[in-house]
Amino acid sequence: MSLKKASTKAGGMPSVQSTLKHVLQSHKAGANIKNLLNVNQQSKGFDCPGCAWGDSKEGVFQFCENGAKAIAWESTNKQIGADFFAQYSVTQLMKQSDYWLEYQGRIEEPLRYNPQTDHYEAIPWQQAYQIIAQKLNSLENPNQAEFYTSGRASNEVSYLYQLFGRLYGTNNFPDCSNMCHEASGVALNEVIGVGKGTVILDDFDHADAILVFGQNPGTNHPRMMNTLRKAAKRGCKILSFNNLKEVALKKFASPQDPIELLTSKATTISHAYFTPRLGGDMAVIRGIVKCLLTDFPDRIDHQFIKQHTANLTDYLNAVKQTTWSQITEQSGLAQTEIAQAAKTIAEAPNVICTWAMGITQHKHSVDTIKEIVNLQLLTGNIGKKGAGLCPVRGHSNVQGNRTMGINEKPTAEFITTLANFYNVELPYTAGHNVHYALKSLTEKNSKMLICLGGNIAAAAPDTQYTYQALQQSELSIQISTKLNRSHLQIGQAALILPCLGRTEQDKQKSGLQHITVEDTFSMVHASQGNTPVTLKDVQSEVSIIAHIAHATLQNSPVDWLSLTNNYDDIRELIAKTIKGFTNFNQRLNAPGGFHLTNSAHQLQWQTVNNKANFSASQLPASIFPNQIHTQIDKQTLPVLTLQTLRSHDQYNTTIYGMDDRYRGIFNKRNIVLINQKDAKKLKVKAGDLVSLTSIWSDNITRKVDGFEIVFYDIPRGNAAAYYPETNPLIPIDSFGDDSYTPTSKSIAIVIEKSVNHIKT
Ligand SMILES: Nc1nc2c(c(=O)[nH]1)N[C@H]1C(S)=C(S)[C@@H](COP(=O)(O)OP(=O)(O)OC[C@H]3O[C@@H](n4cnc5c(=O)[nH]c(N)nc54)[C@H](O)[C@@H]3O)O[C@H]1N2
Ligand SMILES: Nc1nc2c(c(=O)[nH]1)N[C@H]1C(S)=C(S)[C@@H](COP(=O)(O)OP(=O)(O)OC[C@H]3O[C@@H](n4cnc5c(=O)[nH]c(N)nc54)[C@H](O)[C@@H]3O)O[C@H]1N2
Ligand SMILES: [Mo]
Repeated sequence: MSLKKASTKAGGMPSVQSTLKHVLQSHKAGANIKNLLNVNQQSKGFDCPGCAWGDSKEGVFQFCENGAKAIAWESTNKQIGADFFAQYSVTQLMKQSDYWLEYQGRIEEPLRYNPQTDHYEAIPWQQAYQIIAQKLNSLENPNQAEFYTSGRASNEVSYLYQLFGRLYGTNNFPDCSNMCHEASGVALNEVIGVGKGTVILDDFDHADAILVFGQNPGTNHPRMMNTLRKAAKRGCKILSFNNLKEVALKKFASPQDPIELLTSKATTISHAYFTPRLGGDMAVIRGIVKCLLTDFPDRIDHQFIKQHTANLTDYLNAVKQTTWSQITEQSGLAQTEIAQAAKTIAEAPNVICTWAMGITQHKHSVDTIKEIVNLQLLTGNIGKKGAGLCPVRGHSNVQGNRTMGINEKPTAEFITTLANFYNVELPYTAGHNVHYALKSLTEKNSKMLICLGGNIAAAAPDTQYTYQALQQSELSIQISTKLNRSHLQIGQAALILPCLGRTEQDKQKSGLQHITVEDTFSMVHASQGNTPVTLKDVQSEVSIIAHIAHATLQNSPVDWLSLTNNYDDIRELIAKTIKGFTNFNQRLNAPGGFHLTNSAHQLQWQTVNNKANFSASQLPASIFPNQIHTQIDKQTLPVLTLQTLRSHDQYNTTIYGMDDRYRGIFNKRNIVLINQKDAKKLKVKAGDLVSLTSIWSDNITRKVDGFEIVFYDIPRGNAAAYYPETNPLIPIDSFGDDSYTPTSKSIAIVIEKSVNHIKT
């Protein structure tokens, strides 16, 4: 039996052991240890590719398991090229697991798919560039090309990529953010006039209460744990709102603290822990506001509201109309629990709200985030030290991508600045996000897909639909470090262009280059890889994009190839065309880089009415699936709501291992967490194998089979399973209002005992 006891604390010695295991396993122990020592060290080191959390400027080396895994995974000495692909056809590779595919190692040379043999074969770079240029120039309309980006891409390559796409003639920039924090950007832009968080790392040292909504930092943002631990130790009240009892949010032992490391001591993180139903957070916050208004009227910041906000009356009416029975039913929390949270907030002069995917991947995510803003506006908790809004970004430069213009809906101002500077005409009409890119490929309106990193095949919802969409493309180009599912979804033609990773030295004509990234706190800093490159024939991402642009665009206002000689020159262009980057190169010399000013933090509201706006949305009519029961094969089955989430041993679609240590799940990923009482009703036991079928309004069967039942402390009616194995269950048309983000945290499903699967 592989189910061991779940941990009661996170971090500590097991974390160090796991870090070491990963560092040693990649067979490049020396280089990895050197890399770990350099990570996030401002001038000489590179930015950790693990997540977008910011770095303390105390110079304390913050190693974390997440970073170690990412670094070790990238710097493996296993390499694959034409020989490997001669051995395996694409059809054979499709039968392998995601773990196996990436485990084969780094891709070492450019490859082209041969449809006659079903194998990838080596191709010279120049020929690959010519194929891409010819195809792009043969399309009837530039909007037939899709330019996907994953959030690890640097500012420099993102800037070149969007400039190239727009000079070519399209705003089709689907990106991973569409499946991630899109709702945060949409909501915040609308109500406070800036689509980013308003806090900096230092604010966490001054907060009196921190509300953590729908995120699992122990696994996904381990450096945030050090921040939370520090805050908890000085008496800041941390309130966790999570559908599951996540160990790290309860107790965390810092791997950096010798006492906590070597003894059984750990810091209690959460002052109070609430487990709302999936999608119940908007109701929770509405309840908190209701309590504040009645029980703590003095905590309402009338001065702030008067000076900075609009639409209070409508909002107060909406709150009044929301009944406690609606609130308790949707949230799954008792009124007393909500009152307890309200009391803590009322007693805290400075409050920060953080959130991640548990908030952003629902149908009503935009409204939920606006409700978080409502709470912060009502209590005057924006634009002062120790208070504010903090969407915790995922990929290490996903925020920077947007700043650089990876955005399918650019503002007119953004396009006009570019068009004027380069003295060209550029498209203003909105392009495709991930949802529309997949639809457009399906309908054969789009014919070409370029992916700057990532793994769209596995990351996108409705796997079967997504595969079919990708198979419609006439040419697919994947710029990648490692083999993944997206390389295997081929229409007529496909290219793999292998690139350098962030840990590696990027040598160009003028010498060693650095790139820049922006963290979740809008801090921009440099990152320089330091491992010598041992791969046979790879290029930097900047060089790949510049060469594609050079081959494609005639009479371009940009001398693409010369920009690859010295990335300072790219930064000069960014400085002249992107707001906030004046003297970009010079400002990078400051320790820790520089902060992009945030208008909302400065209490300036770049909204239509120049105010911060309360939003008077109603709670969703229901957060429950449309039906409570459904009929399948003449049986009546209860419908559950499923969330799809990350295990401890994965980075998005990259599976490092089969364990989920903090949740006590070992050596397996095809599992489903449910409440024991629901299991009884479903007549299943722990360890039984089941199928999960989603309920949606079309007649398509979306089903995964052979998933093992695991009992868990989870609200009744809710279930959880890992992404990407359960992506086949998310209907392509089940997405967030205004955000188009797949509803990865609320999928209506039924669970039945497996018929054909036997336990291995
Ligand atoms: N090691 C590692 N680090 C990562 C990543 C990774 O895959 N691995 N991915 C990176 C990326 S791109 C991102 S976006 C972030 C993701 O970071 P997270 O958002 O922490 O990722 P998830 O695993 O999706 O976890 C969602 C959390 O929200 C809770 N939750 C789900 N639904 C609800 C809800 O309706 N209400 C509440 N209150 N809670 C809910 C879940 O129980 C879970 O704890 O991490 C980044 N860092
Ligand atoms: N069901 C469900 N689906 C989800 C989510 C969920 O919670 N549930 N989360 C969503 C979220 S938050 C996100 S951000 C997306 C992630 O979507 P993506 O960003 O598209 O996916 P990743 O798995 O991060 O991409 C991994 C691949 O990136 C490539 N890669 C790694 N490093 C580099 C590099 O330095 N350069 C280049 N060019 N390539 C590199 C490797 O080839 C690797 O296979 O998935 C989304 N999908
Ligand atoms: Mo993400």
